[in-house]
Amino acid sequence: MSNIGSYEKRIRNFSWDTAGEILNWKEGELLNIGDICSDRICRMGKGEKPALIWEGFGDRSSTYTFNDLKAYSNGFARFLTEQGIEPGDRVCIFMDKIPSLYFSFLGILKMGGIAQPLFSAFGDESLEVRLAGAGTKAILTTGKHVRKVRKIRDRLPQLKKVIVVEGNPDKLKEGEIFFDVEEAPRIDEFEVYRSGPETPSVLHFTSGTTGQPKGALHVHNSIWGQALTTSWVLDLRDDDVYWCTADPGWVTGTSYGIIGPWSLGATQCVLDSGFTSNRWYKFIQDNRITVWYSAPTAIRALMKDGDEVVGSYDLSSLRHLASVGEPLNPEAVIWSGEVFGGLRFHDTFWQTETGAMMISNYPGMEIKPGSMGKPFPGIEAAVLDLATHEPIEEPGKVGLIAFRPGWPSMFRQYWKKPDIYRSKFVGAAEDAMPEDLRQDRNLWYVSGDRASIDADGYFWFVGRDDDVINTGGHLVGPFEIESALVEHEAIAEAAAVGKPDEVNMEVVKAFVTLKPGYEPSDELELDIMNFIRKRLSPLAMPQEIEYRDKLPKTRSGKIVRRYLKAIEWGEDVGDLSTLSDE
Ligand code: 6R9
Repeated sequence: MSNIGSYEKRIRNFSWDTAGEILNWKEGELLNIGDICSDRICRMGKGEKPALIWEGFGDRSSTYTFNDLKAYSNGFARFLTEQGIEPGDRVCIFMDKIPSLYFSFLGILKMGGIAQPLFSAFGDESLEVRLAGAGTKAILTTGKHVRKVRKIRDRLPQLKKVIVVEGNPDKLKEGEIFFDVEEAPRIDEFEVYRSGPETPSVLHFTSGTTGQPKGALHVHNSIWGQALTTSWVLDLRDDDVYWCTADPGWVTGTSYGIIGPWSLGATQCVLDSGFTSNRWYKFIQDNRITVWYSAPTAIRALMKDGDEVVGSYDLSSLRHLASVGEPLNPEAVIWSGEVFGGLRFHDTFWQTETGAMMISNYPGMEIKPGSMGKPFPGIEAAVLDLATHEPIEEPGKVGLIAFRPGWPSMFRQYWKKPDIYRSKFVGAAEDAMPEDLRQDRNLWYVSGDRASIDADGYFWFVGRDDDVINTGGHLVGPFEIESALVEHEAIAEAAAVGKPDEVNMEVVKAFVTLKPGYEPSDELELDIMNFIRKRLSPLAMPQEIEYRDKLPKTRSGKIVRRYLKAIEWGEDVGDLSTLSDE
């Protein structure tokens, strides 16, 4: 029997209080994610249970118990407090998936700070935009990545502390501090910050169509949603060994790679080394992994490498598979059933903003390959008519995915951008404040994705309603890429769109016009690609650059990405009457 049991029954009797029961949390108790995920598990007598089984490049590996998790997160909490970091301060975590990433995440929450994890492959410009945007006070990084911080530090007056947690202390520059938590004295007791449900916890930056990325702010109460979905969708139990392949630089890596599983006291594995099929299968085999949460791009890459590779490993420990981040194609669902002993990937749909799974396939419920499944109990979901924004009753008709506000893990604001937050809610009053919007059951939060609902209530993803590029499950904002492109000396104007890709679903393609005196060449193309890779990230790097004499524009001079994208996807380019003839 699965944790969820009957989906229909859960819907009928739903209350978020069930999350409190699962967490064994009593009214009036401290509500702090850092405490719930480590100290509380120890208080329950599970201190000696492995919390983190970690493997890195080469043969590096280590195992940490919940007692270790408690002590090392305390270590970070104490250290940050001593450094003058105060509750509410944003503390960035900028490192690979090393153990200190996990310890510091909980440590920041324990001292009342707001954890701001950023993907370690980000270049200095991606980093700068997000640190400046959040007014980040401290950054935790490693010898490997500190160079990028050095490049931008002068331009970030609010960034008071640069703390290096791994590497060679002799190589630090002036104004940088070294702190290796495993070498420092073990801190078994730390007085955890008395946070409440609405105390800010995590700030994740996410990309939109226009403007720079926005910080989606979450609160400690999010754990309600993360714990319950981890139990009912991922079906995690006490004896499971769980692997979430996501990097905590993205929301899946924190909601389901830290908070969800550890709130339930589960053992989880982390693999900090590049992707190869052999390495991944070996990791599952060696650690006897039972529950695996991954992404379509990875599944397609495994599929491409063939069934023979799968057959050379003992993967019999697996019992439940789930996926998130991009459309999971039916072939991948069917393939997984064939090669993993009848186990099919269960698609789940959610966003940085929703904080937890919203639409999913549940253990025991029939999977329709290609469908994202049904709304989580307690979540009211609909698709809204593209023009009227009224819920669509007709099965199969495409509209905007929308949710009634008020679920626990919902983002509470876009950092310092109340207008953009408001714009995500249909029916919001012009002067509505974020705290009114997030619990007004007369409104709809609109996700920015399109889908249809079939006669059985299953949701079918259609595509995004905007120009955001989803490459390998990672969102990249076209505006951010275009802004960086026009900083290149040769480029006059630029447009970035997603183009279809067999494995990554989409990759970035750039259309550019050159400044006088520059000629298109392979060399220039390579130079532009590297320019973006270094400044932004390998994800944002265009895989193709097309030189144009001019870019399509509206009469008011705005570049029309929609037109370029339609051409890439072989779609109807639509109404061109608003384009300029210039
Ligand atoms: C958790 C996460 C959110 C966007 C979302 C949508 C796409 C996520 C999906 C999916 C199709 C699924 N997306 N899950 N598309 N099927 N099962 O990925 O958060 O990085 O904010 O991305 O990803 O477009 O709006 P985030």
